[in-house]
Amino acid sequence: MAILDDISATLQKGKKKALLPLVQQAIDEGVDAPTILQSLLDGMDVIGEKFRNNEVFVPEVLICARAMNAATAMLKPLLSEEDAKPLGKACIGTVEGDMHDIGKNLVRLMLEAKGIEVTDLGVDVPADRFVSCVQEEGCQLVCCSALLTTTMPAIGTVVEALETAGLRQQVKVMVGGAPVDQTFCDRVRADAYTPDAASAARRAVELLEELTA
Ligand code: B1M
Repeated sequence: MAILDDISATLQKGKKKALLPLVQQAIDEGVDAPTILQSLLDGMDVIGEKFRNNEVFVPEVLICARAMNAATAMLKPLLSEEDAKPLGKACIGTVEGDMHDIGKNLVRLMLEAKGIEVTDLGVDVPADRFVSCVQEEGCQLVCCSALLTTTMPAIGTVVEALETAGLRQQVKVMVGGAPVDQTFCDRVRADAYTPDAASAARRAVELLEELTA
């Protein structure tokens, strides 16, 4: 579909001002929100590949990331399930040392769409901030995102901090991000690894159901 190609291409150029009207146009034309989101993800994949090949650099990627975050925020109300009722509470953050937030923001969006109340702790979140959020907000899910191999170990630090604070039994820890996998999840004694935002939201609902069973 031409509009979806335009969205992907405009995102790749980092043109936020041109991108947002195109997203609105697609919405107005009746394109469903998950399809629009996929065109944005496809555009980000191209940027990721160019970044890997040194064809674009940090400033360009940052500009694209800002455009991506603004466009996904527009889709948020459309991704919510109509009859979603508050299911439980979660906190989410990108772990200490890591500034990547696009994937984390998508996971937050999908959790919220399932009716989960989410406290977004942002990026570069130290372990004790996750702990204090559980204590203050009563979160049942702790969601940690890491995009760098060097920051993955900080997920283990969050699990340990929850154990030290005596909170480990009352929460479920969910982990994800490009370098994270099931083996890593098992190694750091987290409860669930999911590869993408949609599966994270489905798993979050299951975990909340397990906690309240
Ligand atoms: Co960075 N970066 N980056 N970067 N960056 C990567 C991750 C990298 C793979 C690029 C590369 O070299 N090929 C590489 C990491 C290599 C490694 O560690 N193995 C890298 C690097 C090296 C760096 C810097 C060190 C570069 C530098 O400064 N020299 C630096 C680090 C800064 C820091 O964090 N301290 C850096 C900086 C940046 C920018 C600031 C420019 C920008 C981030 C802007 C922002 O996020 N606001 C950026 C970006 C955008 C990328 C790439 C291009 C794209 C990441 C992204 O947003 N993808 C990335 C290359 C790539 O991944 N192909 C790269 C789209 C997003 C939707 O996917 O985040 O994977 P993702 O999220 C997915 C899943 O992973 C999952 O669901 C999401 C959607 O379905 N998921 C979860 C994520 N969290 C989850 C949590 C869950 C469950 C699922 O449960 C809780």
